[in-house]
Amino acid sequence: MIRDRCENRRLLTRRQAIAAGGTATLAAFAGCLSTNSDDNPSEEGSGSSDNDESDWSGDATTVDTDHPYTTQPEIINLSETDGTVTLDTVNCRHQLLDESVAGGPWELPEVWAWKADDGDPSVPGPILRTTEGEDLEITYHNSHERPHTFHVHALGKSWMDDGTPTTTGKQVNPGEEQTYEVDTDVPGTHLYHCHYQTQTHLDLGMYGLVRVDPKEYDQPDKEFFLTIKEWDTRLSATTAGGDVSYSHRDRNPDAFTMNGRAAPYTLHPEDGSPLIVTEGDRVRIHIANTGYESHPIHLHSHRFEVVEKDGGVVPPAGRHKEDVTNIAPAERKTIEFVADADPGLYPIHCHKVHHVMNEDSYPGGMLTGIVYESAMQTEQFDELMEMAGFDE
Ligand SMILES: [Cu+2]
Repeated sequence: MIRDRCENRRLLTRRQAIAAGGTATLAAFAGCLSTNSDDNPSEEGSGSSDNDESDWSGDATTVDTDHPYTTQPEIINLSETDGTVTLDTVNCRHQLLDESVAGGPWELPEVWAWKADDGDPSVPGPILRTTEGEDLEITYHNSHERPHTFHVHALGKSWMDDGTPTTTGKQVNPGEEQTYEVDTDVPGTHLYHCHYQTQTHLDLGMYGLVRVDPKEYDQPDKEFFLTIKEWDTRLSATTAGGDVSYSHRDRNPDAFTMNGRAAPYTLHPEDGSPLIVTEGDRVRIHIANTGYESHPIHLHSHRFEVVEKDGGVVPPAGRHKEDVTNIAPAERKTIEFVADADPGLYPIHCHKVHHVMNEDSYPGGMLTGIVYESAMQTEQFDELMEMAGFDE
C-alpha cells in the first residue's frame, strides 16, 4: 500500500498535487519512506548487496528532512582576505528544480554542502577566486558529524596538505580543523573536493572551484562558471535515512545539473545560471565536470575555442572553432566565443541528450541558455521564465 501511494506520487507534479489536495496531500505522500535508519550504508561506500528496490519510488523528493536549503554559490575574492578562508560542511536539502516545474526529481533530501566563513552553504561550494602568486591558507573547520578533508587539484602544496587520508594518514575529524597552505602557482580553474571516502562525499555535494587568474589576466566582457554533474538520487535518499539501498557499483544517474540546478530551473535569473550577454561581448565560460561520467557540452549558433584546460593555456596554434567539447570527470575547460549570433535565446547543453531530461520529461537536466539582453523583451523569453518558475 505504501508503495502504491508513492507510485501515485510520481504521477503528479507538485503543482498538480497542490491543486488536487493542498498541503494535506503532500503531507500524506511525505511519509512514503522511512526517515529512521541508524545504519548508513553510504558512508563506507559499498551499500547493500541486497538491491531490493521494491519500496523505492525512484523519487528522492519523497524522503523528508528538515535540513536548511542550500543557496547559490558565492564567489569569494581571496585577494581581499589575504588568501585566508575558513570552510565548513553543513547538512542541507538541495533543490534541483523549482517545485512548480514539471518533471522530477525535485530535490535531494540531504547533501553535504561547503560553506565559507559566515556565508551560506551551497552546492557547488563557494568559488574561491584569487590571483597567481597570492598564497592561500584554507582552514577546514569541521563542525559536521563525519570526517572530511580539503583537496585541491593542480596547485602546489606540501604532502600533508594534499587532503588525501589514504596517503597522508590525516583527516579532519568532527570538531577538528586543519589549515591547508596552498600555492597559486598554476593559474586556471581548479576543482576542490573532500577526499575522505571520496566516492560518497564528492557525490553528496562536497565539491567547488578555485579560480586562479593569471597575473596579467585579460578579463573578458562576460565570464561564467558552469559546474556540471549527474546524480543518482538514491545516494542522497539513503543518506537522509530513506528506505532505499544504493551501491556505487550500481550508480545510475537520474538527475543532471548545471551549477546544481536542472533545467528549466537553470534558466531562473536568480536561482539558476542563464548566460546573459550583449551583442559583441567576448564571453568566457569556465566549465568543470564534478560528476563521474563525461558530458559533451554543445552551444547553439556560436563557435567557441577551448582556451584553457586544467590550468594549461591552449596555445593559439592549437585552438580552432568548434561547437561541442567533451568534459571528462574532474576536467576543466575554459571556452571563449564572441556573442555574434542573431540576438536571441540559444541552448547550451550536454549532447548525451538523455541527460537533458528530468525523469521522462524533456527538456530538462543539463541545459541552460545564452540569453541576449535584447531578446529579453520577447514572448519567447517570457515563456522561458515561466517554465523556469520565475513569475515576476
Ligand atoms: Cu568528506
